[in-house]
Amino acid sequence: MAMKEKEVGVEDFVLLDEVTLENFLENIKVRFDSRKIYTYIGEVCVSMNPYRQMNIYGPDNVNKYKGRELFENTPHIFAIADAAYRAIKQRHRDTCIMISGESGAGKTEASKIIMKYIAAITNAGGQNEIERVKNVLIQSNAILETFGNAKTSRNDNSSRFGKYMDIEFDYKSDPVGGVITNYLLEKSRVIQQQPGERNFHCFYQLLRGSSDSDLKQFYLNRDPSQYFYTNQGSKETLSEQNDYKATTNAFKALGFTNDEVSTIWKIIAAILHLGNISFKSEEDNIVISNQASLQYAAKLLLVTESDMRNSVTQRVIAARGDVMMKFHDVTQAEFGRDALAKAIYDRLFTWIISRINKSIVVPGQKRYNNVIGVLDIYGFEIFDVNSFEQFCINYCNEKLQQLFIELVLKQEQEEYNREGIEWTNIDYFNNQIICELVEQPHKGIISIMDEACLTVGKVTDQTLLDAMDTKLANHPHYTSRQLKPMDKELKHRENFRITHYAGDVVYKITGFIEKNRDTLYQDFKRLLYHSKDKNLSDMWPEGAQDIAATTKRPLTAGTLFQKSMIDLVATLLKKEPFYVRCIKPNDTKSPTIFDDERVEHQVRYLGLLENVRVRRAGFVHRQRYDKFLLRYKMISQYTWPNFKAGSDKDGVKVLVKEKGFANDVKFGKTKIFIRSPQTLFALEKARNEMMPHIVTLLQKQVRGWI
Ligand code: AD9
Ligand code: MG
Repeated sequence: MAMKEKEVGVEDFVLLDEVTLENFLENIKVRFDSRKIYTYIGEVCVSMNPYRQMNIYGPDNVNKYKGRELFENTPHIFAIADAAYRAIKQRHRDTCIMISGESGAGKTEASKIIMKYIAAITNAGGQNEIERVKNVLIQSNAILETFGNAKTSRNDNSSRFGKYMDIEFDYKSDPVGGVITNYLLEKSRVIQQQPGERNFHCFYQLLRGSSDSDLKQFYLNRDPSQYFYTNQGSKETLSEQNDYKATTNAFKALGFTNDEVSTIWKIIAAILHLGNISFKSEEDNIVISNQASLQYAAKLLLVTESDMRNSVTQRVIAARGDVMMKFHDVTQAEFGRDALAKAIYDRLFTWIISRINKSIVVPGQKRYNNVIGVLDIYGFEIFDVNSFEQFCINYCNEKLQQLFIELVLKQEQEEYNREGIEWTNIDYFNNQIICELVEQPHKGIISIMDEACLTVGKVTDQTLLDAMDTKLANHPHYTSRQLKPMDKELKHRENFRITHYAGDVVYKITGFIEKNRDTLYQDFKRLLYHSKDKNLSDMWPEGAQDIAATTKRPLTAGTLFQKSMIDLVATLLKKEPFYVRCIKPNDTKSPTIFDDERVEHQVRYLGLLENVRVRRAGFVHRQRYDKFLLRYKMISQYTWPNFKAGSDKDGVKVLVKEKGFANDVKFGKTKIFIRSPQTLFALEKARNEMMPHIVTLLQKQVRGWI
């Protein structure tokens, strides 16, 4: 075994003298102060954002953790990645690593560290094709972050989409492919940013990083303040010039053609121009005030200027077989323009991901044996103003917390009860009630929203809120301004509050209906389908539909999101889970400040203390008696070659007693429960030592020597 570093605090919260919130916080603080950012709770890795570069991810550390059990080295996220990898290699189990924590806590960084570790320990044979896959997996992050991340008030590089990535392994456990699934992109950011926040990184990368000649081709000026979609929020510059180069390299590594890359940047440029189109009404007509912006957008999207003009100023109405044109008023035109910008961006993002997925797969290699899924999804967030997007993001976090409770807290305790193991139940807050508040049929918020969106006639956000108030008045996790007029937090009539597992969030109902409906005039779909840019046209197949054809009402954004969450949970449930629980030490991105209150809050809502209690009272390993005996019977003279004096359970008892582990195990009805990993390790070691003798013995037997 490698020499361990000196321990600071305890490396596993399970080892605390007494499990109290105070001790927990003290331990995490001591470790943060001496730059130990990882601590375990059994096999769960608690990760503290260091807000500084840590020199702990190099090749030396890769070697140190490779193929090792968790308890052999100091805590590290590498050890979790290795455990997941060993699960597929040794036990052929699909696994997933769920990374959770609030915005800015370090989830995306953790997911990248895990991917790099897996890349570093695989492909010992140095096969070119596998090297390519590994490179694609890693480089894909640069592209995803360019188009899916943005500066928010919580995080300069905040993921504005959810990402689940399956890494696929062949029979030698080398990566041979992968599939990325993305969840709801916060597309409203394309057209609007809150003070101090920015649009998606790609806009600034294009403006600040591309060459003069490219900019000219895109009819752009370098200055983001010239464009409405990039001048509303923060003026801060991040590292756009380098990032633009990294994005360009990543496109190359993934085999994007020049044509494809050109389409992507042209679309980004066109969106900037779209944002600068404004309208005014003249007599009964609507006119575009800045023709140049419209012309540039049309040129970049390869559509005709007149088609572009028509689709932003009027729309086709098909009624009883008749097709008519109707001019927009200024508000409708502005709404249409913004909806177009958002929709083009959203489609582009989905298209980029499907394009990446195509390039990850090894040609001709369809079969894979196992997968490791890595889940990095937007963290729980509270802003000054919280809208439909925060509602979805926070609902998603509720679902993941629910999964954690199911798998770590609930099932564990249920099994102890079933097996008749003595056990005092540990209380924890089950957030199922909040999941139901959102997703219950007929009574949940998503259903109430859908009902409002389907209602014919005038429905406003306020009528939606009224409906919610009526149906949810008695729900303990819901309240609103109308229900509680004296509540100081609920300042406006448009406010409602959900008491999430991670804290109270006040939402503003304004925009919920429209964002849930997510309408885009058919005219735009036709416009884009008829683009001469083949890639762009491919993104809009539904534009081929006949003008008069009636379309089925598409599912709402809320329902689609709920469905995608249910699918995600089903996928995760099929796999052996590993957890990384990320915590941020403060809200100011400081590497030295430990904000007790903020950390305490996160420790509480992540349920970490309950996790320690269940774990501490619990067992790391359990196995059916027959299986246990089959595996270890050779290490005891009483059970080898067969135990004849009673049941399998009796045999296991005799073996455990002889080897001196009796104090570390409990005997359930059908299974043995082992408390500490050291015992398991000792059993395995003894078995490994016996194996050569057993093999020789068996050979002799076969040859009739004994
Ligand atoms: V969000 O929900 O997408 O808004 P994340 O993903 O949880 O959030 P992220 O991984 O982006 O947070 O981390 C935020 C910042 O913290 C990074 O940009 C780094 O500056 C910093 N960070 C996080 N983890 C590490 C680390 N292991 N080492 C160094 C880190 N810095
Ligand atoms: Mg992130």
